[in-house]
Amino acid sequence: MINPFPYKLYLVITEEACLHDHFLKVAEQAVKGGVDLVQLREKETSTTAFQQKAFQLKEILDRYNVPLIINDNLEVAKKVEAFGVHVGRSDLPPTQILQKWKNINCLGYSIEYENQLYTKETEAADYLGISPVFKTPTKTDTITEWGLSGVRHIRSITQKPLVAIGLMKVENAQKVIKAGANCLAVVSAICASKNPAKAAEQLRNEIEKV
Ligand code: TZP
Ligand code: MG
Repeated sequence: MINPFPYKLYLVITEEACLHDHFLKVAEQAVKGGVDLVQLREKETSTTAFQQKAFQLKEILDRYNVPLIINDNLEVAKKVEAFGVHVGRSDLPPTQILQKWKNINCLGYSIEYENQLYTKETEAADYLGISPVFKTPTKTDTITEWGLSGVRHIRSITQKPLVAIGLMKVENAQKVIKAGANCLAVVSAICASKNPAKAAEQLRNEIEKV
């Protein structure tokens, strides 16, 4: 259990989203630019390949003291001694994750529709992902586009740290933080950038202005 939640800029990285450089280089540049939490999210790879990528990524992140979160796969997360896992409605529920990984540091849970907010699964999470704040081509199988009003709404009913995801960029960063998010999570704003360090730095600067 992580308390308080100190992270402000969260890179969600997938190898194929990294358009201009190897994903490990993108991650390192992003951290240099101001990313303070990283999630490895690989949907199409085998567990073996996922695990290998996770080990490689963790080795880099450890040098910068930046924690690694693993998307969906508890087995990989435990094997690489990650900081935690992030799950959604189709994954192993947070209460079961806690049973299987007693000393987990950080458990993230995506909130995709209103009723999820009032469940024991949400209660079990260390932070909630507001998923998505804005509709994004990076993930199309989404349910609710929360918008800024959704961020305000979720903020008004929970004290949990809120991570905003979905088309987060320099232009909307301040507004989303002002609406009540603690942290912004990004894929393409950094992974698709020709200069991931600069992209991260610009986002971080916007967040810090609030
Ligand atoms: N979950 C909700 S939206 C999303 C995920 C993983 C993708 C966000 O990608 P981008 O490119 O930052 O909009
Ligand atoms: Mg998932």
